[in-house]
Order: sequence, then C-alpha cells, then structure tokens
Amino acid sequence: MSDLEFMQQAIACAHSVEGHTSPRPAVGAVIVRDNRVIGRGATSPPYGPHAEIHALNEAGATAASGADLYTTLEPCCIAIHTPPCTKAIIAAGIRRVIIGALDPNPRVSGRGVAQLREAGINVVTGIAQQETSALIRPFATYITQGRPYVTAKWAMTLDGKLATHTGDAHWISGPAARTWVHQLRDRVDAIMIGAGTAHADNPLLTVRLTEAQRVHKRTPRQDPLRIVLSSYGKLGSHLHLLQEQLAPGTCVMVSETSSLQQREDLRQRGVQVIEVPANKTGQVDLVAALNILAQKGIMHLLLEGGSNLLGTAFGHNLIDHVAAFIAPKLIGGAGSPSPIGGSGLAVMQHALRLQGVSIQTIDEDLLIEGEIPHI
Ligand code: AOF
Ligand code: ZN
Repeated sequence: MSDLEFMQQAIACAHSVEGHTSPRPAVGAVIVRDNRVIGRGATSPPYGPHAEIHALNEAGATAASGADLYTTLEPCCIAIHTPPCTKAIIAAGIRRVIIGALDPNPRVSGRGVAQLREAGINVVTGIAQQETSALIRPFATYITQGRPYVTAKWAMTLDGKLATHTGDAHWISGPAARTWVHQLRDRVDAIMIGAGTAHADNPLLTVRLTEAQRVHKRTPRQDPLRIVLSSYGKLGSHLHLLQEQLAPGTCVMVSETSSLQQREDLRQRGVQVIEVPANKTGQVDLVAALNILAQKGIMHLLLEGGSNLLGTAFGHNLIDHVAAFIAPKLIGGAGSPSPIGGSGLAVMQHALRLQGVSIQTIDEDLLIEGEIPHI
C-alpha cells in the first residue's frame, strides 16, 4: 500500500471522532510495519491521550520500534494537557513519520516536524493535504482567530426561498437531505438559530439518527449545544427548545440591554442565559457572541437560519463554510424570505465566491458546499 492509502486510514480514524474532540482538533494516526497497520488511534475527548499515543499503545512497544507512523496532523511538541507526542514517537523508535497537515497552532506549527527531524526521524509532510487540512479547519479558525468556525446551512426552493409567504417551510428538502443535516449536526459543537426561526419553525435542533445512520459510534454523546439568539429574550413558552424534557440545556444569548425580568423568566424554565454586549442598535453583537462561545470551547458552530441571523453573519464576514440545499420546488412570492437577509452587497463584483466547491445530489435535492475565503 502507498503512503496515500495508509494516510486515508488515518483520515478515517480522524473522521470517527470529528466533532467530539473540541476544543481539540480531530486527529487520526496509524502505525505501519511490514506494509500492515498494527495500531490505530484518534484524538480522545478533552483531555485524554492524543491520536498518536493511542496508535503507539495499540501497536505495542516491540512492534512500534522501527515502524512508520501516519498522522493527519503534525505531532505536538508542547505539553498542554498531555505530554508531547514528539517525545513519545522518538522514545518508541519510530523510523518514519508521514504527516498530513501542519499544526495551525502557532505554538506547534513546524516545531513538531523539526523536533522529529533533529532526532534523526525521516519526516514526510503534505500527504493528502486537502483532506487533512479540511479536518482541522474548525480548529484552525478557533486557534488563530479565537472564534468558532461557522458553517451556514440552509435549504431553499429552486426560486431561492426559505419558506412560503405565510412562513411555512415543512419541508423544502427531502428526507435524505434532512438525514444529511442530522449527520452534520452530529459533527458540530453548537447549533444557533435566531428568535424568528425559533418561532416560525419551532424546531428541536436535536440529532435524530438511527444507529445505522450515525457516523460516531464510538462516543455516543450529548447533542450539540442549542442556541437561540434573541436580543430581548422574548421567547414563547410553547417553544420546543425551551422544554427541558425535549431539548435539555438550551442556551439563549440575549443582549445586555434586555430586561432582567425576561432573563429571570428564562432561567426559571431551566434555560441557560448568556448576556452578550450590545451593538449600536441594542441588539446582540454577533462577533462578541462568537467570542464568548469560543471561550466555552465551541470550535464549530452551525447556523441554521434564518434570514436575519445569516444576514448579520454575512455582513460581518463570519461565515466560513456554506452547505446549501436546493430543492426542485417553486413557491414564489416577493415577500417570501431568502437565505441571507441584511442589506446585502451593492455590486456583483464584490460577491463572495465559494472555494473548493463540491456539488452533489441527495435524492432529488442538490447540495452545494464550499469555503468562504477571508482575505
Ligand atoms: C497531536 N495529536 O491528536 C491532537 C493534537 O493538550 P491539548 O489536547 O489541549 O492540545 C495541545 C495541542 O496539540 C493542540 O493545541 C493542537 O495543536 C495539538 N493537537 N496534536 O499531536 C492529536 N489533537
Ligand atoms: Zn500530541
């Protein structure tokens, strides 16, 4: 098998824990001896051992000596919560280290590779660069910008509408597309919607998948944190998200200008209330809200609408990844909402162009995904 094929196996290990390691990156590693995988590992939830250590342990000291290590991320050379992986790799007598992406953490970046080379280990970098970099995108944004990586997801009709003029949106995309969204939810740390969407759709925002549809079989875990952004905290008590037994631990982010009584009422219902600095109009400052979430260890945030929230995120250039479904349906209506509100751009030349675009069909729906570069 080639380096690329063994790296694919390390990537599969990383995928098995994606979204379950925050605020750490999801890393996968395999140890290879005589062209055979003898150890596998993936990053533990905070703060257990790193991927490389699990792989070394599985291989065992005797077999690991003189073997090759494939890892999706440059091994760490600093002791934050666990001893540095470089030290363990050198001590184990690994002969060759094959790395996907370099660590975006400025405390590690390049130093891990340098330490291994200084110890006489043959180090190869940049294998499966695209896939291994994609795996650490949330961590890269988190560690370099101090905010969560933001995925904006929506489903719209072929004529670009999120709902009819009466607000009905059940359903735009088909069942297979909706299952895909639940799998996406299973890979993120938190899901945020605006108060308008909370009232219009009355969603649960839970991950509803059968065992067979679940990617993450290793760590059955709690659902991602559900967040409603509601500047004034005025939310109907009928909302499913506010029912402790249906959606436990929902968080409502309110502006610091909201009434104390309103916040107290929410807290009485078991809701977690977070006060966020206000912008000039007294509403929640979304940049400040994201910084607060990063401090809570939220590395990947999924925005599920609606138009106002996505318009604000777009206006502040906070969207990193787009996952847009287009359903072959027409509903029309000048007043029917479209995915991104706000004031929008004036000239086409300034349009944000997605990069690394992937287009696929999921049953009858089209899914377009891509990254938004921040230059
Ligand atoms: C690795 N293997 O599996 C991961 C790495 O002590 P921590 O977990 O908070 O992380 C320290 C740094 O190690 C973290 O900032 C990141 O750069 C890197 N993560 N490194 O060798 C792993 N998850
Ligand atoms: Zn490490």
